[in-house]
Amino acid sequence: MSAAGQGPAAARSAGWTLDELAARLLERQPRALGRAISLLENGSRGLAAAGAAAPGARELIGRIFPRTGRARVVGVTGPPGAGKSTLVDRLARRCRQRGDTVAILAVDPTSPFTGGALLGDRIRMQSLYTDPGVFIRSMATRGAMGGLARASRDAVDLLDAAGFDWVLVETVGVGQDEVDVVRSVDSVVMVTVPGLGDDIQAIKAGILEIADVFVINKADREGVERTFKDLQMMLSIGDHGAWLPPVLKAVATRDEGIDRLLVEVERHREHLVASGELAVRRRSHLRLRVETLLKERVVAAADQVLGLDREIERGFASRLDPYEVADRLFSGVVDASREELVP
Ligand SMILES: Nc1nc2c(ncn2[C@@H]2O[C@H](COP(=O)(O)OP(=O)(O)O)[C@@H](O)[C@H]2O)c(=O)[nH]1
Ligand SMILES: [Mg+2]
Repeated sequence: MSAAGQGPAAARSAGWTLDELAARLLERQPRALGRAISLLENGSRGLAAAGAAAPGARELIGRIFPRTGRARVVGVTGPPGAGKSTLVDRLARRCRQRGDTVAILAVDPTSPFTGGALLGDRIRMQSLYTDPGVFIRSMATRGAMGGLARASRDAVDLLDAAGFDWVLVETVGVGQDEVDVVRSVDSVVMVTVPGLGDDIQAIKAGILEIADVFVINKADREGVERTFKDLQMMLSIGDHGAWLPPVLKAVATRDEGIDRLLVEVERHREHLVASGELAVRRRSHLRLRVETLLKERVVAAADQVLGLDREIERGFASRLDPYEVADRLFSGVVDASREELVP
């Protein structure tokens, strides 16, 4: 079956038309949400070639998009084992206690699991699992590069449209896909643990600019104060505009520091709204997504019109410089689109 054919088939396999699927997921029916996210995942498979979402996924996003924009989308990122899942679990419980609904999306490109929660997370979050106000889903790598980032962002839209008050996105902060996901949430919570010297270096290298709240989890361990001072020192040098990211301590397993985390996440949200930064961020998220789609499309079109492999082989054999090869491919796309050969 072609990649493009899988999308609508996934919706139909539940006996639902796309309309029915859309209606059900707007009612937050878990089975429909699961189906819809699978549709997005399948739609992303082999997309480097297609350069666009599969028809079913594309239509679904078109249908639900007008309802997006209301959820609080919070990314929780950090190294494996830092306690992200535990923190997310505790945070979700807090939100539930206030009567808010919560969707949890665990984005993990290293996971061999597909189309369901990671086993460990599923067990740990068991009591949350039976709560109809909570939806938990893991997304693992699927086919084409960039496919995971696209599917994840589309899934956030879907959960937002479905009316969840919170969408919590857990990611390991490495890899382009993951960074792209982190770069498209409203608030970024960076989780670290005491004594990770190298980790702090990694933070310095990139996450520092995009983290809005720092959490030193496992504060029951040695070296918390040192890590705390290191982080504050780093933050004091940087330029953060009107928002200085707070550094918190937590012991997620003992449920300590979670209230404060929620307070800071909400305070950040208020800051985003009051300063107009929320609109700025969302506009830049849109830009990031559009640019990514556009690049994929141009590459896919070039492949379709002239054949990417063939042109690269030709360039290599003739020792053409990269600009020449790209020029030729791009001209091919432009010419073809004039003749309306490019879809
Ligand atoms: N000592 C201690 N262990 C913790 C804490 N938070 C989480 N853990 C443990 O650390 C391990 C990894 O946690 P997990 O939430 O799966 O981390 P993730 O990989 O970042 O999602 C688990 O065994 C947790 O029980 C904490 O605050 N203190
Ligand atoms: Mg985890």
